[in-house]
Amino acid sequence: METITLNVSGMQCGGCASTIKEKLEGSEGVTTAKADHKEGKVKIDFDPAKTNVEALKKIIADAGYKPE
Ligand SMILES: [Cu+2]
Repeated sequence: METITLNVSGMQCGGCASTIKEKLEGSEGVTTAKADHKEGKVKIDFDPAKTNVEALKKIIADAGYKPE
């Protein structure tokens, strides 16, 4: 299991954070995701055998936010 913290811009409220959390946790290989719209950070626990950082960033981007 690996953990990364991504800087994500575009989250305006707790609803945005919830959207990102749900999309990530609904994807293959993600155990837990915590999004904080005030800090603009998303912390993700994932299985590197099943997913990778690029795939996680794409999920966030597809949800309408900007991972850095
Ligand atoms: Cu929002």
